[in-house]
Amino acid sequence: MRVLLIDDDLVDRETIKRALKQQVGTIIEEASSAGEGLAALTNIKFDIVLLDYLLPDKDGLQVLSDIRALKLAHPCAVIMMSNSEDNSLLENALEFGAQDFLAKDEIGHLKLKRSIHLARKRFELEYYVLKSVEHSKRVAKTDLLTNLLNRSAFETVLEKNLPSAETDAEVGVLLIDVDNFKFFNECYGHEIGDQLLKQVGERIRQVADHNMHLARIGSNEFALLYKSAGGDIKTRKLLGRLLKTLDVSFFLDDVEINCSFSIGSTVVNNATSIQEVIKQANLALHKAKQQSGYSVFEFNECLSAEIETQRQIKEGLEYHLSKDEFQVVYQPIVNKKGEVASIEALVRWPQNSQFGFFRPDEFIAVAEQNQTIERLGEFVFGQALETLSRLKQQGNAEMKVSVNLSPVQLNQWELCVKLVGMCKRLNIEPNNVVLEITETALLSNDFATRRMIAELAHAGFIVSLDDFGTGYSSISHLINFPIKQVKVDRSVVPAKPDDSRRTRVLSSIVKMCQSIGAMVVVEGIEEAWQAELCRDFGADKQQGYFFSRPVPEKELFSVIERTEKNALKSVHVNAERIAS
Ligand code: G
Ligand code: G
Ligand code: MN
Repeated sequence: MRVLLIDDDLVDRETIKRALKQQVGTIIEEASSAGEGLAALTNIKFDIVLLDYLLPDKDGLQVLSDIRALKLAHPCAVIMMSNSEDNSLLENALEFGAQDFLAKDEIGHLKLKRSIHLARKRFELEYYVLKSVEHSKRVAKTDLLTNLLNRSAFETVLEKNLPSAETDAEVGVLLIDVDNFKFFNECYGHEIGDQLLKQVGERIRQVADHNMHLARIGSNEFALLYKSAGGDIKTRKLLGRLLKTLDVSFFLDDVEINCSFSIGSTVVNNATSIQEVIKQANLALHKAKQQSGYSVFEFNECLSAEIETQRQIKEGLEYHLSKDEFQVVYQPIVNKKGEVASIEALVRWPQNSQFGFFRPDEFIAVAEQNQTIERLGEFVFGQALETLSRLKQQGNAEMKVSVNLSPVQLNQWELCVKLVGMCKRLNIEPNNVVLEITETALLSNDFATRRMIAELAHAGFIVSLDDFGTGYSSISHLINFPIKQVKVDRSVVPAKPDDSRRTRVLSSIVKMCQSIGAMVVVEGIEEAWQAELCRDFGADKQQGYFFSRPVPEKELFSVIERTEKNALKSVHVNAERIAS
């Protein structure tokens, strides 16, 4: 046992030394002032300090505080000694971190031995409690899997680092999300999933410098906080380094994983709240996630408005679907004779909706993201069948209806069964129903989509390829899928009579499609000469504002009547032209 005796009184020191020496194996160091004592403590490891209350250079309580402030690697117990027996001294000594108090006149061998023993035990206990409190504080701040900060600790550092009104500091936050993490977790097991997260955290940590704060704030989401002086440049550089390190395979127990990441970024330079910063970064991340593969999105003010629009669309979709309030309008498709051969059902956002007004391409895109397209598509299909059924009852026996199907709907395994069931209920043969599918639906060329298109064709539905001439216009799609009809997109229709390139392309597409036995519908016919041109090319059907805009069901009857009158008239005009 090594003892440090700090006392300026030589006689007292001798007495105490005598008492101590009766304990075998005790090594005693002496100091006659606070300064000497503190110096000894920093150099040598002691088991106990015997400290006189009254020292020439410092008051004993102050020395106690100084000893604790040294934060020694091997802290030790302290027994305070005094000539006074004042009880308040005892209280104070304990308060300031001593483990016991002895009146000098009672110091004898046994008493001292007992006091030292007790003080050391007490000190061990206190030290243990202190350490476990520190440990739990650290644990409360740490993400145990990755050893990075956790969400609440991240919020605390963010709060501390927010730019204030007085400084012109900029703070950047990156949110980094592992794409398809759920898939890896389920596919390879949680053990591998955990390892992946650890490695991702480690790689981001290597990119971050010691001024940055890195946290795991969600199961597969990391947040990085950095000071962003120098505008965009620092962010760009940081992103560049991040993408470079993350875009390398991860090896986990012989499993090689290549994953992509979505990153949302924001930089703030004015006083704002942590909630606002996190919201901005989250909006940017949300946007990045909507793009496939690696993607980075930086927050800008327009984003809030855009996300707000999407939120309103989502709410409106739920609300109006639950009340069957979406509207369906119909646009006639006329045959070579100018008669209405079929109608295309087109969905419209309800008028006077409390959520605002949205175009179909806007709300269909949102419905496709959150799967409500399945319900919306079913609603439109049901309405279209009912309308067709009524038209048939009014004498339009040959009439067909076209319904647009989203690629998302084609992935629904029960789609065909559902559509066939609805047709049965309304007593409509599937061959009176055209299903318009865009080419993007065929691009993935996955087994489920192929099987679904084959199943729909087999059930008797007429599969029509929509928007042909935009995007891919792949001939292999025409050959490999059971496509009975092709709708040539309006972008191929010449806008002026002297547009010879479009005229030739249109004529060729019509011939090519017909040569494989598909019906050709030309869309976007707005003027009489365009209608005539298509007729000359032998297009089977036409559709466009020239014949009619999309109209509600109640206007259909008169539109059909008028179209057919016009058709008769043009037959007369043609006959006269030929006769003259
Ligand atoms: O008129 P219009 O603006 O309706 O159409 C815009 C786009 O929305 C077109 O590409 C059209 O095919 C699509 N669309 C219109 N109605 C529906 C529908 O009921 N389902 C799907 N999937 N797409 C539709
Ligand atoms: O992609 P799809 O074929 O389903 O698109 C139908 C869309 O085409 C609807 O938005 C409809 O309003 C629009 N449309 C129909 N006829 C015309 C037309 O003559 N000119 C233009 N510009 N758009 C049309
Ligand atoms: Mn269409």
